[in-house]
Amino acid sequence: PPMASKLLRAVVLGPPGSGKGTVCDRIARSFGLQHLSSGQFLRENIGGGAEAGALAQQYLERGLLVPDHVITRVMMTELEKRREQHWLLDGFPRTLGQAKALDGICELDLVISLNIPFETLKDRLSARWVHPASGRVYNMDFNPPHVQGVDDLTGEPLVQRQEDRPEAVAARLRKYKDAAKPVIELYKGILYSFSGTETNKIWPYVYSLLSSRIPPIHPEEEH
Ligand code: G5P
Ligand code: MG
Repeated sequence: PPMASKLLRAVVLGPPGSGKGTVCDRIARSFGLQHLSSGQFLRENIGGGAEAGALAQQYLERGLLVPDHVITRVMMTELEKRREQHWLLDGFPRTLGQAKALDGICELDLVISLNIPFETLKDRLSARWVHPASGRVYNMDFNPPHVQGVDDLTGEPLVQRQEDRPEAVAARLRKYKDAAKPVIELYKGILYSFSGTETNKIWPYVYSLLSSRIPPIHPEEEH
């Protein structure tokens, strides 16, 4: 295992809806890692109305991958700001080009791959609703809001992301598979795969893997 002073560099790979965000949140809370989500950074850019954001929005809405040079620049900028922190990447790298760019700036310790059946992914994504202003995400089956259709904290309406609509979902899943194959191949020496239909069942295994690399700051939480 790495020395206590070594900074952990970890990546969570998985198709849309596989639970990357959910698992990364739990890891971040339990181990004090920075959770860096490429999708979240892109959505923040869009909210800011920057020119790059307007371009990115066209891809996100259609469920298409943003061009490598765009997302790579966003992520390199964010990683640069966090040189002294442990971090965990959610949604990046997604293509071989992105993985090579990342390899150019750091050495990864650990790659977690979430293998979730296609039918499960489709069901999850179409049940997802978000509160646009805060980014809070609900799932009508897994973590529903207290009141149907409205955000718990603000009472404002929830919306479905364009890319979670059925037409977009199938396209995203296809694209993901094609792009991810060479990335998974590249990382095979440090890759840990977890399969299943429920995040709660996968989580204890992810937790124990992380515990072997970095001391928890919070003991395992009940989920
Ligand atoms: P994102 O934001 O990275 P995706 O499409 O990869 O988006 P997404 O949709 O955010 O992935 P996730 O993070 O893998 O999914 O999963 P999640 O949000 O935790 O869980 C999905 C849903 O299922 C949630 O509602 C959750 O509550 C629920 N859930 C979790 N576990 C369970 C369970 O056990 N049971 C049940 N019933 N439900 C569960 O990227 C967005 C877009 O940005 C661009 C692309 O356009 C992408 O489409 N982008 C990039 N483009 C190029 N390169 C990159 N590197 C890019 N990164 C982002
Ligand atoms: Mg996500």
